[in-house]
Amino acid sequence: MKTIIKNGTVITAGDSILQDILIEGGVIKALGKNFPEYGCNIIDAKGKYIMPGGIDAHTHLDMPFGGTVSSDDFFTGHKAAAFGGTTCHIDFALQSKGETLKKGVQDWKARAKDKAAVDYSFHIAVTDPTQETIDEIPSLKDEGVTSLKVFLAYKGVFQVDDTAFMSTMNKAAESGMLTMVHAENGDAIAVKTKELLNAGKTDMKYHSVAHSEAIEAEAINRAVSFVEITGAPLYIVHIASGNGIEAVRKGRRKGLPVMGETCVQYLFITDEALDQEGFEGAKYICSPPPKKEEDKKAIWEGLTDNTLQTIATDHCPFWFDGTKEGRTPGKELGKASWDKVPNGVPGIEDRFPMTWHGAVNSGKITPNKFVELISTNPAKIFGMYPKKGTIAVGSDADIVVFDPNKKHTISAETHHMNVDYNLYEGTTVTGWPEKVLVRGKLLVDGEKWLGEAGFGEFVFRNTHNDII
Ligand code: DUC
Ligand code: ZN
Ligand code: ZN
Repeated sequence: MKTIIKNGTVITAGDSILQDILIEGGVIKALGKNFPEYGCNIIDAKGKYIMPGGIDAHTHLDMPFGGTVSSDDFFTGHKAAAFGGTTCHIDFALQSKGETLKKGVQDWKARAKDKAAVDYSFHIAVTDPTQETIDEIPSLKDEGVTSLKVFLAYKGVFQVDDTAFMSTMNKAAESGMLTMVHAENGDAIAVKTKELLNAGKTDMKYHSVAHSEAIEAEAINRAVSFVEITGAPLYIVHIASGNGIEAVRKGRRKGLPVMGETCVQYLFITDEALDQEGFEGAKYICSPPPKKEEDKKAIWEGLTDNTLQTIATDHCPFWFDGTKEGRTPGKELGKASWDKVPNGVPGIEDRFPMTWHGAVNSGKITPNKFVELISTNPAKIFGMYPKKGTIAVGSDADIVVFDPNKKHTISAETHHMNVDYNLYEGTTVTGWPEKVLVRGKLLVDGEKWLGEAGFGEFVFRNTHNDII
């Protein structure tokens, strides 16, 4: 069956053109005008913007973490993603201690396979960096996995030392793979945590003190130096600190192959959200936590001057009240103290419309730059372009028909994420994904869900070579 999307303005990272799209066999067959319509599904997109589906390069669905498991699985998370205009994401498979990286990837593929409703891929998190693990890195390309993550935080759980960080970077670079890093200094966090708890400081706001700007910026500066030392490319995830962004900027100005991601929550939320009466602040506990107004300003600058290349979510939702029937334990695990709150926030459904609202409607970035940050750059950096991340002949027909005038008030009452709160509760955005297609199949039509578990496909990724 062929589909024609007509009369809309097609917005890519490069252009905005009033043209029609012919879709056949799940891919874009032609772009132009006056396609014969006989026997085709017609979507009339007059007055609408047609954009490539969002790609969220950083999510944690169904992830065991913080003594529980994130509350969205690969079906609920995918349904929510689609309603929010995201048609593909890259999640993190975790290596278990004593196991191979390949086993981690295969375990996560099994978690996703029958539930997936949109397309997905995996990075692998290296948590047990023995020599065998390092030697195994190049073979992951056979699994379609071309990016690895190391954590400089979560001491005693995921954290790796500088030797392992450098060995991973070197080995990955040898075979055209990309290392990603969670850059916060885990030793400093451990020392600060002990000090705070010894002083009886258990309120939610102390999470921000234990994960301070300096602790994040130190690790980012170190990471950028490691790029200089090794020459290996590096992608720094979820950057929230102004001094961290400055380090990336300086590195890029020297020509180093370092890239930076921020997340939607850091564009709108500051540490004040953690400093609220009672337990409310737990909703915003994630690592790194949102920082000060000046850091938020620095992030916006980093997006506009190309210091940062992508906006992801780090979507890792936990129930605010996980004691209710049918729920997994959630934020309430940390009622007695901030250090027991599972780290993570929801966002996979909100990223596309919130960023449009905050960035494009305010005039901070153009619609084309929006597409670049939300879809095209993640596809390029992670070896999925031009199959994903653009609207071009031969690309997958992953498409958002976006109504730039539709107003929508974000709320946990109406969102599709499997979590009982929304970071942006009550925010009315202008501009909303009206129809969402993945490989030509209409998954979302207004408020109607037409998707199904098992439709989503694993994306076997190429190695990247672009340093954006
Ligand atoms: N940070 C979070 O807040 N949650 C998941 C993992 C991470 O690094
Ligand atoms: Zn992280
Ligand atoms: Zn993460």
